[in-house]
Order: sequence, then structure tokens, then C-alpha cells
Amino acid sequence: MSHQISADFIAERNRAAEAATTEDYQALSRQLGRRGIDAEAITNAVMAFSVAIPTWGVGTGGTRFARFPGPGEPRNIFDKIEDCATIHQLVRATATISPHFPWDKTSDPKALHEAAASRGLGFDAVNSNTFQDQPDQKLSYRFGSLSHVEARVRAQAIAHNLECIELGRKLGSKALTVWIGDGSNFAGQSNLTSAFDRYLDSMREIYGALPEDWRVFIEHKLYEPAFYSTVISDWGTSFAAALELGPKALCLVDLGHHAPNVNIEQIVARLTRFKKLAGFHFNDSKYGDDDLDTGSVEPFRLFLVFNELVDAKQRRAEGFAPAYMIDQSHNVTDPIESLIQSAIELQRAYAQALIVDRQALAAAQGANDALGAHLELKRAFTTDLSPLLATARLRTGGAIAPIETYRASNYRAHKTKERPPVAGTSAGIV
Ligand SMILES: [Mn+2]
Repeated sequence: MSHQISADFIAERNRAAEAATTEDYQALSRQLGRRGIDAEAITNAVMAFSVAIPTWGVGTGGTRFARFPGPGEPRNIFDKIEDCATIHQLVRATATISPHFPWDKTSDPKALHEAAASRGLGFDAVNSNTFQDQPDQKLSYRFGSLSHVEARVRAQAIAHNLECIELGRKLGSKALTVWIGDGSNFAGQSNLTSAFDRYLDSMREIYGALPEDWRVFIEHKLYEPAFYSTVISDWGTSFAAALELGPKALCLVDLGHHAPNVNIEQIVARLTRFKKLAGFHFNDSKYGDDDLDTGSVEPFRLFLVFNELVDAKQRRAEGFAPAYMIDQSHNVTDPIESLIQSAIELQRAYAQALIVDRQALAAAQGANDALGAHLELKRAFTTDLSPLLATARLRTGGAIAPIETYRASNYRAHKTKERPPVAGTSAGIV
């Protein structure tokens, strides 16, 4: 029998912290009330927020240089589901998981579906992988996949994506995320026009195989593993591809996949405006595709992204239904702790965006009051909503202090005993 944190243990820890949390929540409610904000409405919205955990995120990540595995790492998709369930149990904001094939491939998708459902988890977008070779693979992706110069390699990559759709159907997923590493490392290596044409031809076949109620998410990334040109390098290319393919093709925004200093919140606004925003891979970044923990480097940028999302939602922007997923690489932390904290930071950014006085903001914008408009955002961003987030967790059966509760539970020590290390487990990041 594998170890789980008991509901009693969480309740007991909560009892010790409940009085202080309630006191802080009441003080915050009064503070927000003076600003005309109903704290209860914000708390309810936070309670309804959910972000998908990537299955690869619960394993220790790595870099091009090394991977330093942690103790008690998940060895297979069923172990990963256990860890995802533990995160959700404590934080109550991660009700779905986003699997990656072939890493999470199973001959028994029904068992996988049941294992997740038994822990209250569903499946979000499935992710294909044609950026590395698998042991049983006939043809190599060394020089590309969906845009490869050889038709037979493209056919193999297309077939893999179709298989992902089939697996996803059995899991209850409704979307396929496609990120390719295709590109070139030398000027002249690749014809920039025909490479994109070949990608579009391949994607048309994948698009044609989508079930009626499915969508395909196109994920762009500026560079890496290709360092001279990347086929789907930026949101403009992604947008052009999504337009070519049709209404079921949308553009995914991974926060680390842009040129330095790009205004990501404006990209979000543009994609929303043209009904092409698929959703997010949340993470944080200092230099490139760092896959750092969400909100750990630039929490203000994260807030500004949510400011656009709340704005779109409140004005009922047509076709607005973004999928929220985390995409991080945990190299020096316990992945469960990082994912708990990331989910909280997402709830925080969302709640902060919800308390922006949009009427006052619009009035300041209309009067060309630049600083006044900015201060409306800053007032929301600098309000400490921690007691509200803790209250949302308490009310949904989560932990007031999830990381402290997780540490006190000795979950990782239990898993270290239950899961002896196995050779060849990999965690990959896109
Ligand atoms: Mn990503």
C-alpha cells in the first residue's frame, strides 16, 4: 500500500493555524471592503481556479550538462499521478494533469484514467514528443521531425501525433500540444520558407485527425535546440500557422519561449483579440527558456499577464477559454514543493488581477493619466492576499500552509522507501 497524506493529518495541522488565518482574513476583508471589493467573491473565484500539472514536472529536471536525481522520484506514470494527487490534495488548485508521450505511454490507458480519477484528477492537453529519439524508433529526428526534408521522417512524426490524439481520447483529454525542436544551426543549412511549408503540410494532417471537440495548441520557442533558426520561433509564426490551419488551431504561450524583454502580456492581448489564445505553459525566466518556478523571478509580469486574462474574461471576449498548464524544470528543489508554490503564485496573480479597480483604471487611461493608471495596477499588485489564498485552501479541504504540511508529513521519505531508483528514467522539458 503506497503512502498517502491523510485528511486527518491536514485537518490537524490546519486547526493549529486556523485562528490566525481567520483573523488575518477578516482584516483583509475589511481592507478590501473599504475599496469596494467583496473578499468573498474573490475567494470563491480563487477556489474555482485550476492549473494542470505536467507529468514531467514531478520528476527532477536537468540541463544539457547533468541531471541530479532526487530521492523517491516517480518511476512511471502511476507514481507521477500519486505525486500530482498529493500536490492537489494540499493546494486544491491542480485538478488536472498534462501527460507527455511517449514518456507516459501505457498499453492500458483505461488503468491510467482510473488511477487518476480515483485521486480526483482529470487530464488536460496531451503533449507529443518528436524532439528526441526513442529506443524503438525507426528514423531519427536529429535533423527535424514535422518539417524534416524527408517525407518518411515527417510521416513518422505525424503518426506519433495521431497516436497521441488516440491516447488522449481514451484519457478524456481535449487538446494536443505540439512543440517541435526543428530548426537549423547554420546559416544556409535550411531553406527557411520550405521548412515552414513542410511543417504546415504535416500539421494539416494532424489537424485533420482532431476529433470534433478537440483543439491543437501550437507552442513556439525562439531557440534551442536549434541555435540559428527555429521553424516555429515566435508568436507571429505560431499565429500564421494557426490561421492557416483553421479555428481548432490555437497559439500556446510558454512564458520562457520569447525573445528577452518581449512584452508577453501584449502578446496575450493580441492572441485574445484574434481568438487564437490556446493557453499557457507557466514558468519563470531570467535569461531564456529557464523553466524556473512560476512567479519566482518576475511576479509583476505574471500579474500583468493575469491582468489581461481577467480583463478579457470580464468583458466576455469571444472564444476566450485558455488552458492553464505549468511547464517547469525542478533541478535543485523537491518538485512537489516547487509545484505547490507555483500553483499558489498563479492563484495570487489571478486574485491580484481580480482586485484591480477596472473602472478607475479605464478612467485614468481615458484621461491620459499615465501614473494614475499605473498606480491602479500597483495598488492591486502590492496588496498581500496571502490570507485570502490560505482561506480558499482551508475551505476546499487543502492545507493552510501546504509546504510546511508536506514537509511535516514525511511524504518524500515514505516514497524514497517505496520507490527504489531505477536506471534510465528521464525527465524532459519543453
Ligand atoms: Mn512549454
